[in-house]
Amino acid sequence: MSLLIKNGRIITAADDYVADIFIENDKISTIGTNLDIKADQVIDAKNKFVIPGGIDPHVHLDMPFMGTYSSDNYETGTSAALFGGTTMVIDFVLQTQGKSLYSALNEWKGRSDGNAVGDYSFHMAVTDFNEETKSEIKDMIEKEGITSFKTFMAYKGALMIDDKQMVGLMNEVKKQGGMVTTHATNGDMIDYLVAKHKSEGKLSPLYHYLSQPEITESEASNRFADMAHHTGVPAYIVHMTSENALNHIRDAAKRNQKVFVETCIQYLVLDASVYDKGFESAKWVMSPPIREKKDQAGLWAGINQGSVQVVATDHCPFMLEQKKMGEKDFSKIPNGSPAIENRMELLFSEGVLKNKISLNKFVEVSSTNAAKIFGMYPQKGTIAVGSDADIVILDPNEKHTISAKTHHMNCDYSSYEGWEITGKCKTIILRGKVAVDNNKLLVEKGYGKFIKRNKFSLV
Ligand code: DUC
Ligand code: ZN
Ligand code: ZN
Repeated sequence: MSLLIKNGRIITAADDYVADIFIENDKISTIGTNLDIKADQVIDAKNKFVIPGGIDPHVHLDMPFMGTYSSDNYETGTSAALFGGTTMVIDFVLQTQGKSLYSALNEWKGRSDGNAVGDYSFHMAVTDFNEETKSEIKDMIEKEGITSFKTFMAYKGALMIDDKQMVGLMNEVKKQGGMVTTHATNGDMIDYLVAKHKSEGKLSPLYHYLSQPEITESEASNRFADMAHHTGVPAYIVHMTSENALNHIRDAAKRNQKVFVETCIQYLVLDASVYDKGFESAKWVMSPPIREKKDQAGLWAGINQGSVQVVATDHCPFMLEQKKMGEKDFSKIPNGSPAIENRMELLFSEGVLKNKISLNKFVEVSSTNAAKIFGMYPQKGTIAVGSDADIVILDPNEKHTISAKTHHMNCDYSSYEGWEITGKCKTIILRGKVAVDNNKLLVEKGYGKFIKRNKFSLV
C-alpha cells in the first residue's frame, strides 16, 4: 500500500513548510516538493495543515475505579481518540495492593488485547512497592517495553503509596532506566477536608472542589520534586492544574533539575465556575479539580516557557447514571470526565487561534514531547522519513459545535456541550492507513497496536 499526501502545509515541532509526503506501507518514505511518484491513493491537502498524529499519554479506558468502570473501553476510547486526531494513547495499569505488577498487567491485557482501534501503550501504576514489586521493574522495562511507573500521592487505602515506598521505587526505577510519574496531591490533607465537609453536612459537588485546594497540589508537587532530586530519577508530574505547583517546578529548575510537567486540556480552558451548578457540577468532578482563571494563565505561560511540556486529557469518562452514585455524597462521585476526542481541536481552537500558543508549540505539546519523554521518538511524534505514518490533516477554517449528540466517546454528556470551535481534524492516518476520513471510521477493532517503549534518555 502506498499513499501520497500532496500540497499540505507540514507543521512539526520545529518546521513549517509546504511539501508532499509519500508513504509506503506504515512508514513515511519520502518528503519533497512536487513529488512525481505513483501511489495507490492520493490525498490533496492544499490549504490544510498536516501534523503528526496526536499522542495523549494520560487516559483511563475500561478502568475499575470507585466501584465502577470508566465508560469508554479500548474500542470506543481509541476510536473516539482517532476522530479527534489522536493516533496513540498511553493508559494506566493499576496494581492491586497485595498483588503483583504482572497480575495487573495480565488483567489489563485481557481488556485491551485485540480491542484497540488506535495505537496504545501502558504506564505501570505501582500502588504497593515491596520486594516482589521491586523485582518486577526490570522485566517491565526490558521485556514489556513499559518504561514509566505511575504513583499516586492520594487515594489512600486504594492507590496511594507513602514517601518511604516512593523513594524505594525511585531508586529502583532509576537503576533500571525508567521514569517515575505521579498524581501529586497530598492525600492525607484531602482526606481530612473530605471528612470535615461531610461531618458538616456539606455534600454537594462543590465540596469536592473545596476539599482539594491548591496547597494540596503544590505541597505534593514540591515534595515529589525533592524526592526525585534526592534519588536522581527522571520525573514527571501528571495533570498539573495550578500556578503554585508549577512555581515549585520552576524553582527545581534553578538547581538544574528537570521535572517534566503535563497539564490537561480542561485545566487550560475551564475554570471553577463549573462547580456552581448544583449536582450538574458532578460532570466536572475530577481530581485535581478545575481551578481559577489565574491558574489557566499560569499554565499557558508555562507551556510557552517550556516548563509544561505536555497537554493530555486524563480521559476518564462516566455516564450520568454513574455520576449519580454520589448524588448524596460528593466523595462517591466517580472522578473523571471525557476529553479524549476534544483535546487536539480544543487546543488548536482555544490555543493557536486565540494566539496563546504557536502552531509549532501546538504540535510539540500535543504529540512530539510525549513521544520524546516516553521513549517513542522519532518512531512517533513527528513527520520525518522513517517515522510511522501517523498523520492528521486538519482544516484550520472548518467550524463545528461540540456535543454529546455527535461525539464518539461512550459518554452521555460532553464537558464542552455547545462550544463552537474552529478547526477540524478531517483525515487521520495511522501507520499508513486512512483511519478516519470525513467523520467516518475506516479501520476496525484490532488495528490498534501495543507500542513497546524505550528506556528513558535525555530529551
Ligand atoms: N483523577 C481523575 O479524575 N480520574 C481518574 C484518576 C484521577 O487521578
Ligand atoms: Zn490522577
Ligand atoms: Zn489519571
